[in-house]
Amino acid sequence: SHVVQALRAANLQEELWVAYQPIVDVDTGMTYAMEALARWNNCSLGPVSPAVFIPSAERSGMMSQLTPVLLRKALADACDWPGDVRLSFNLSVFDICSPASILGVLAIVRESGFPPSRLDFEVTETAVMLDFDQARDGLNALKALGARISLDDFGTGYSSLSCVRQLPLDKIKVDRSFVIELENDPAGRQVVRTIVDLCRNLDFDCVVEGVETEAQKAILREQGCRLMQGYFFSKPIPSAGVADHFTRHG
Ligand code: G
Ligand code: G
Ligand code: NA
Repeated sequence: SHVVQALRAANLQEELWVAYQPIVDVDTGMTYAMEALARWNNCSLGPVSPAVFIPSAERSGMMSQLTPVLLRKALADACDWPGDVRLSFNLSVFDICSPASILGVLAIVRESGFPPSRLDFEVTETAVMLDFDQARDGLNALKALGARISLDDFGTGYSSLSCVRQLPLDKIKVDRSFVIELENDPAGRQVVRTIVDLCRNLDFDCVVEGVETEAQKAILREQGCRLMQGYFFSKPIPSAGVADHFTRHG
């Protein structure tokens, strides 16, 4: 496709950049983490959505070129953040299932000087299930580095609880489709509460993504959620705006 062609021809170092969306601890109002979200401004196509170029890069075997560029940029930015704010970085199935890619990730983290203890790697349920054994090995290597692992888009894929329990997970991110059900549907609330209880019982942290309104935030707080992300708190912001975010929100 033309997207893949443009990716192949692109100067990725110059054209890729990273936006950051806060994950907020609603009890304190403080920023718990910033999630790195890839952005691509191509010289001929203009801005291309990550919902388009990430799948294209995955299909064409180019994640091994994108991920190192994005991870280096995100780690360099995060070195300037307050010491209690974590960096959350998305990895695709190709990143976690290839031993060479995992070694590359480990090397980039070590070279950056950013403490691995402040790093979260997000992987989707779907990615992990594509090649469970390789994914588990990759995640174990990241865990051994000292990073934490989040299971993203939870509830939308096909992972069974027995699979979830075999992975070295620290956190679950509840897909935003569950938030949409909250306001007028008692059953939707019950589903969220059940996931929150599951996380507590398995000793996972829990982030609910896609929170857009005060009402959703209040209902989620009642259901026991403490970590939230979504447009209600902040849209993804460019690196240049992050310092300003911290002066306002910690
Ligand atoms: O930023 P936006 O919400 O439009 O992102 C669209 C999708 O692209 C999301 O599902 C997100 O997980 C994915 N994505 C964004 N940045 C990255 C990245 O750096 N690496 C990978 N693998 N996926 C990303
Ligand atoms: O699946 P993942 O967490 O990687 O998806 C991140 C995507 O979700 C980004 O494209 C981001 O812009 C989008 N997003 C973040 N917060 C919200 C929200 O509150 N509402 C909606 N509709 N999309 C959101
Ligand atoms: Na994510």
